[in-house]
Amino acid sequence: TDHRLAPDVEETAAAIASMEIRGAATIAAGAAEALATQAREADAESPEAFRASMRAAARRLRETRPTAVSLPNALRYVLRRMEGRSVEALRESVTDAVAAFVAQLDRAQEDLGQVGANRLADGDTVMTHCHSTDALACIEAAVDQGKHIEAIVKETRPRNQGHITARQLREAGVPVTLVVDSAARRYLNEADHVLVGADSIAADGGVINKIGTSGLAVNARERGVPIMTAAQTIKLHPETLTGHTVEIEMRAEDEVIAPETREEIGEIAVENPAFDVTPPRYMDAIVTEHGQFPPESIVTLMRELFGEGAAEPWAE
Ligand code: RUB
Repeated sequence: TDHRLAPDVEETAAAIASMEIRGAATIAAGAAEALATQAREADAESPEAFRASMRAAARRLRETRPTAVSLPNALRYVLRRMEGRSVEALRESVTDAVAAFVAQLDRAQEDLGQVGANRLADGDTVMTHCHSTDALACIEAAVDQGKHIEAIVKETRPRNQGHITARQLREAGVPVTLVVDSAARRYLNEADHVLVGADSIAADGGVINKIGTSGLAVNARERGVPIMTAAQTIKLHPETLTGHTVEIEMRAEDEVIAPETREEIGEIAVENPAFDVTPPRYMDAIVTEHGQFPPESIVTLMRELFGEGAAEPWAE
């Protein structure tokens, strides 16, 4: 049929759903690359069939996880640049768009890393939550600037993405102390900054990130420790401009408790939300490739990049 999906699209979709591919930026790159594979392998006979198969691939990738807006933003970026009168021309426009998208993703991360690094001083200790490539770019850039940075890494139950952060920071030469999530407030005494990433940023400046971010932000404020979000503009959620909310993914109960243990306990409810919303008043700065913003003013950037008739994010 016209809608046959390349095996790579199915594999990428399954890997995003199972979190083998995870983190908002990595999900966006993986989805874009799967669209390029679909374009190369689609054996569509007509331009219309080709377009339909690309849309089907995008829908399949879209339905994997609901919270990181980088995923639909990536799909939209590529599909909007699909153009041409022949299958060959369409195919080329898609593969070009994917290449441009991925290059821009890397460039944005590098640029925001410089901005975030400027907020960090030599000798600072940074507390992290989850694993964010945008957040790590800031620490790595600070280290490249010759600053000595240490890290307190929250393990981030239930999936322990803190272990990924710990390994990556160690590889960057940053001394790491791993703590359980409940120890965060105690260790805020030793932190100069809290640094997190984002899956989506809402028009009111609310930051949607891994569950536990909002509690960490409130504690950081209480302790007087500044907290920043590192988020390239692909994390801006355009639909929130018109009042839509961001869906918070609920994940499987067995990520929280083993089925046998639960059986032993008896009749209980288990809930496993993957993300939460940090209100703008608890966030000190949002660091993007266009500079840093107070959360309350992020809407201006969002309108510029996503407003009606305006250019896509990363337009040249
Ligand atoms: C990952 C997470 C990360 C953001 C930002 O959640 O909350 O902080 O996605 O990551 P999950 P990046 O592990 O459930 O995908 O900066 O790499 O885009």
